[in-house]
Amino acid sequence: MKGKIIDGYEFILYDHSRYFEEEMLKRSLDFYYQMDQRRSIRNFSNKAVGLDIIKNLLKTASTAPSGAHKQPWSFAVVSSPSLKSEIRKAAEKEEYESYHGRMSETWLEDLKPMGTNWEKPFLEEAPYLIVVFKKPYELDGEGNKINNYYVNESVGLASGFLLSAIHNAGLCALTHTPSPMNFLSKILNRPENERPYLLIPLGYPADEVYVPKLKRKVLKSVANFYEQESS
Ligand code: IYR
Repeated sequence: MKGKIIDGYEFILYDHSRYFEEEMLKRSLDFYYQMDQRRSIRNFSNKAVGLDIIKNLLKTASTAPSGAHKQPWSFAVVSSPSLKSEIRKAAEKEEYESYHGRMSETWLEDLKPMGTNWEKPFLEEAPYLIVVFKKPYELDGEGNKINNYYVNESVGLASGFLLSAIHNAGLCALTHTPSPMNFLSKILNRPENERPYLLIPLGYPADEVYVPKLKRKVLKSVANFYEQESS
């Protein structure tokens, strides 16, 4: 690996994969088609998934860019039936309250096409729950706080990488955010510098799964192009 010292720090030569324009066009389109197939799934099969696959998914998530390369995330991988059931109970308790008064009428109306409710059987059915934690700071050996940067952005990126990796592997997931979700810190016994960020059940989809018929926004309503004026 070719490297050099810059301002006293080690740098390595970046190894870039180059493609011809035509191939880039094909690769970008193929990847779009692949990602466009991804859907949030709420009905899982109880078919087991190998832990080695999960480990690879987490390694991929952990390649995400992060503020000052602090990687301010941690992942709890839960396959224990008793913990999953404890998590389901606690999540449903919160969700029941949310669906019966904490969420606004407009919010509930917006959710109707998704077919969600306070009941969360997928928290027990999915072979794995991955809880993504964000770490606003690190703790050194003496309990001093060491700051992290752009924590929400970094953990959001890692979660996006994770969801893409799950889909790429041929598995399904749900981006679930029971609210509030501090019960996860307690049940999983996480240290005080870890805050639950997302709860991601994953596995194979159940035999026949129906998902809401959604339309994605067309490019022109999500992107604006600022090009050089023609002279
Ligand atoms: N957390 C609740 C409600 C919910 C909210 C949104 I915004 C969604 O896109 C889906 C669900 C639940 O999980 O049911």
